[in-house]
Amino acid sequence: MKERLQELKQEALEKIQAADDTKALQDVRVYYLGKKGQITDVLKGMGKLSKEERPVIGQLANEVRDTLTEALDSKSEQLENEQIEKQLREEAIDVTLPGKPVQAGGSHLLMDVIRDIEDLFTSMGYEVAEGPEVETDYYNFEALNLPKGHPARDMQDTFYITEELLMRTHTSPVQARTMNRHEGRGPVKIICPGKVYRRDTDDATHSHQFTQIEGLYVDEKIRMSDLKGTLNVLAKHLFGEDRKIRLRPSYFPFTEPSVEMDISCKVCGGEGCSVCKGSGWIEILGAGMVHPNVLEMAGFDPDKYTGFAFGMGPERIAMLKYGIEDIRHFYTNDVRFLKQFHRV
Ligand code: 2NL
Repeated sequence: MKERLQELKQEALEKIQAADDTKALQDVRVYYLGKKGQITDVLKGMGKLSKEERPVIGQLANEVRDTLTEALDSKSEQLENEQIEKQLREEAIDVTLPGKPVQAGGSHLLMDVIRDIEDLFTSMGYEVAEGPEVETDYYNFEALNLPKGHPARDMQDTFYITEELLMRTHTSPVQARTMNRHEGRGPVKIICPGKVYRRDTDDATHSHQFTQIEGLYVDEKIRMSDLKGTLNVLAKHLFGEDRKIRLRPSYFPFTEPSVEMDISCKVCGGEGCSVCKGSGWIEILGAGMVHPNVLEMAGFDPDKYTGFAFGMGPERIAMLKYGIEDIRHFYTNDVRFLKQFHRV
């Protein structure tokens, strides 16, 4: 039995060494050390041994079992380590490889133009004011000297939601709301950018949704010359120091007097060309002195306070500045268009 145990030990140790995966190793463990394994098999013959031999064989069997268990455990650990090493080698990532390029976005040209105008006016002490795009009939029309039935209301041009609610057709209601909050005390010095809506058929120069920036300055002793000076600064900031402005009489229900501002045409220098339609001048915006009715409805004393207001379309400014010929380019978001105006 002694020899048999020694033999099994030798045989098992060789098989352990030869095992090249955990499955094979487990098979060896079961074959020699399992309940129905080779060692147990040998020990079944213990009954035939003499009293003296029994403990000797018992001890040897235990030694063999311990040796094999130790060999199995250490081989198992070795195989596991090899497996981890292999996995690490196979799954290694070369962090120095160049990455996949990321498509970076940028601000929209319209937003750049709006921010530029906002920055100019905040540098002159104006605050940026915003308000709801769904407006009441009162703030969109009534408070701006456009009572019900006024011809300039243009029912056909307005998206009505209910009889009293509509999509704002200009950003003027933001100015009316802001004036109200001042409770009759000046100054009110604000610039109001935002989306506006008109019931229009979209084409190269019309859109049912577009943007507007309006400005308002109400205080004691605000005069037409303040308006003219401010618009001159704006025109030169937007189109260049060499540009001249002119004011033509016009009409808006919410200003009196009302004017339209033109800038001298840079393309032809006043000679006349297709951009200025032969006149040498290009229309940029509308403006005027705030109508006394508008001041009064907003809670300001028109004998004490005066003010000027102006409104412009950022799309039109951008189109003139960059030679864009179709307003729809601003909204269809073709990256080939948008990318041309990225300041990367
Ligand atoms: C244009 C003309 C204009 C105003 C907007 C205004 C607002 C208040 C009171 C008086 Cl609360 N006026 N806004 C005044 C004149 C012209 O816009 O052609 N915009 C594109």
